[in-house]
Amino acid sequence: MIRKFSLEGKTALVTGASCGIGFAIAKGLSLAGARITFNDISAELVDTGLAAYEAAGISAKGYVCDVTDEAAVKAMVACIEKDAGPIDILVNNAGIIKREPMHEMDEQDFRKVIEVNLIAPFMVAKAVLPGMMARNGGKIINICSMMSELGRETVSAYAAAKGGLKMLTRSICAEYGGRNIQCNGLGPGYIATPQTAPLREKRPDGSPHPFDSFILSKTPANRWGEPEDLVGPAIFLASEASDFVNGHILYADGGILAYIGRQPQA
Ligand code: NAP
Ligand code: GCO
Repeated sequence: MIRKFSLEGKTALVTGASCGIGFAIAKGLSLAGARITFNDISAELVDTGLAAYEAAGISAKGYVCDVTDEAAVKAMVACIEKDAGPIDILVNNAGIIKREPMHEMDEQDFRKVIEVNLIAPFMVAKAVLPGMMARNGGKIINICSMMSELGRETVSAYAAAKGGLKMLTRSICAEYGGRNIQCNGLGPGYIATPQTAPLREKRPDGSPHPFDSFILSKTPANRWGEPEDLVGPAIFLASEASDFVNGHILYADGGILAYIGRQPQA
C-alpha cells in the first residue's frame, strides 16, 4: 500500500516555488521520488530557490516565468517537457494577496489578484493538459485557501479568486476525470510564510499582533500552520493513492473550518 504514495519516475511542476508553501511542497514531492521543476517570477527568486533546493539535496530545475503571461507559460512547459520529460504533476501554487477595504481598492489591483490567483492556474493547467491527455493520466493540485470558503474584511479580490479556483478545480475534474486526470484543491489554513508575515508581526510593545491572537482563537490546533504541514496532503493528492479522489478540496487548516471559535471562559 505504501507504494501507492510513491512518486518515483514522476515529473512535477510547482509554480511560485522558490520559497514558502510551494518550496515545502516541492521538497516533499522530491522526498516521495518526484523530479522537481519550479518557476518564479524573477531570476533572483529562481536563483534563491535553486540554492535552497541544492542545500536540501534536491537537483531541481528552475525557470523564470510570470504565470500571468500565457506565451511565457507555454514556452516554460515546452522547455520543461524537453528538459525533464512530460509533466505528471502540476501544483498551481503561485499567488499574491492585496489586503485593502474593497471600496478603496483600485480596479487594477483587484484584476491583478484575479490574474495571478485564478487566471494563471487556468493557463498553466491548460498548458499541461494536452500532455496528460496524451498519456491518459495526470495530477493537478490547485492551492486554494480558507478564503475559498469564507469571507474576511480587506481580502475581497483574494477570496473571489480562491473561490473561483475551487470551482475551476471542480470543472477540470468534470471535463478530464474520464481521462484519468485528477484535479483537486489543497486548502491551507493560516500558514507562517512571508505572505502572512504582516499578520503576525509583534506590536512595538512586544505584544502579539491582534490578528495572530484572532487566528489562534479560531484554530483548534491553537497554532499557525507551517509549510511542512501541507507536505503529506500534497503527496497524497499527487500520488496513485488519490486516483479515485477528484474535484475535492482537501483542507489542511488545523480545524479552522470545523470550529466556531474559542468560546468565552465561564
Ligand atoms: P509567498 O511566500 O508569497 O510565495 C508565493 C510565490 O509565488 C512567491 O515566490 C511569489 O513571488 C510567486 N509569484 C507571485 N506572483 C507570481 C507570478 N505572476 N508568476 C510567478 N510567480 C509568482 O506565498 P505563500 O504563503 O507561500 O503562498 C503560496 C500559495 O499558498 C499562494 O497561492 C497563497 O494564496 C496560498 N495560501 C497561502 C496561505 C498562507 O497562510 N500563507 C494559506 C492558504 C493559501 P513574489 O514574492 O515576487 O510575489
Ligand atoms: C489573510 C491571509 C489568508 C491566508 C490564507 C488562509 O489575509 O486572511 O493571508 O488569506 O493567506 O489564504 O487560508
